[in-house]
Amino acid sequence: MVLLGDREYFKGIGKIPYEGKESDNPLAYKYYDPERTVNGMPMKAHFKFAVAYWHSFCGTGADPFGPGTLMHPWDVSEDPLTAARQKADAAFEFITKLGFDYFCFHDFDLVAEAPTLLESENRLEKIVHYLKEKMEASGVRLLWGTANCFSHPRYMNGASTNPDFRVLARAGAQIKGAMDATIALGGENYVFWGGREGYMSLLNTQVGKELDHMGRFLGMARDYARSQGFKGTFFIEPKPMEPMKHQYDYDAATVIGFLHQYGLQDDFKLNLEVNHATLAGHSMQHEMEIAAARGMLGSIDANRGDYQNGWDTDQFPNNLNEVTLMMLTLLEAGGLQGGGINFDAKLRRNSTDPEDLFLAHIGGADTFARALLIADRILRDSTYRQVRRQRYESFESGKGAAFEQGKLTLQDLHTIALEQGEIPLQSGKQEMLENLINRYI
Ligand code: XUL
Ligand code: CO
Repeated sequence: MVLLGDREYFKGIGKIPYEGKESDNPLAYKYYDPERTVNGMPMKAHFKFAVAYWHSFCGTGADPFGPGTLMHPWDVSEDPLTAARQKADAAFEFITKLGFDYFCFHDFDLVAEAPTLLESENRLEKIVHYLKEKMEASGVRLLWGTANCFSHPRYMNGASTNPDFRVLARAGAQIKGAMDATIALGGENYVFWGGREGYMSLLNTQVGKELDHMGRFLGMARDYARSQGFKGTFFIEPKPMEPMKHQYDYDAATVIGFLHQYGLQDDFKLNLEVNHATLAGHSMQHEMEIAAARGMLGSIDANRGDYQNGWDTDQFPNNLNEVTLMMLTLLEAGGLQGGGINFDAKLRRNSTDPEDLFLAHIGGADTFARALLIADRILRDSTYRQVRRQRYESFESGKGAAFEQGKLTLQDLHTIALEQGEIPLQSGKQEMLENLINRYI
């Protein structure tokens, strides 16, 4: 069902149909067929595609060199709650026309922050009530909520890692409100992105103290949400830098170590983002493999960087090779743990037609769908799995198995090495596997 408010914001565009790869209709899916079964599950359940409220309904295209280019017709009222309701009308019209099941938000994407904490909480409560009605009427669900503890000037030195306790307390109050909103809307997960949790200079920073504060703070946030009945998963979203010179949630491996150090590993998993991975000097598949290896592959923020510069450009995904490798890891890991694919991506500043927002999401969804079908065929029909398994065959029985079971000592390894003599070389078959992937694409 397409849900319209009092007025239609995306006129002339109806519900986006699946028409198959022969279709030349730009406003149709070519590969994303929500009900099609892949590896025993409908596509829509593999992905749980979500629209990011901030980029799609709040972003104006403004950059350091010029103002916004997108004049949103839902962002005209002087009254913050009227503006927030009209934005919600536009958002739910868009999401239902697109046929996605989910959205994600920051607290102050929903309604503008007020001059005082109390007034902000009041505004949030009112808009959450309105959103709840829209969600019930449309069937659209909340993949995750989060708090924006990075935009307001008070957070310029960090939120939970701020050297001023008063700011830390203020961040705690704000996150409590964002969690209350997420719980009220039946949010399936809650995200922490530490946009300013890091440093600009080591000259004024006590790193150990800040990390301890962040660990304690996250534990408090978890305990609060659990006490309010929240059953979902908490996600940390790694990013190495930008806005800070260095952010503590650098990458998947760093965050996994941090979670274990502060006893958070049973409640928290990772929300990985493609452009954050590349900023950290990794591929997204690397980040996903690291997370999956530790049972922490929670959710994905889908986008891509521009490989000719190092910025976080948050472009919509369209790189089939990159996403195919991601889908290989996703399928091998048995899917995402609680999360979905959130298009944390924005239109280019000069993409100013209302239909551009549809085209961008359609392209992103089709890239993921096509990549999933390719990865599924690779795993099902090719020798990919077998080649990977065979490399480790020597651990399946005998002394290798005994090693894995912790039954050998270093002296045992010495004895074995003396007995076995020189070892024949085993090819890694890298080029063979690279060719195999391309053949299936
Ligand atoms: C910033 C980013 C955020 C988080 C949510 O790079 O990815 O939008 O996803 O705060
Ligand atoms: Co993100």
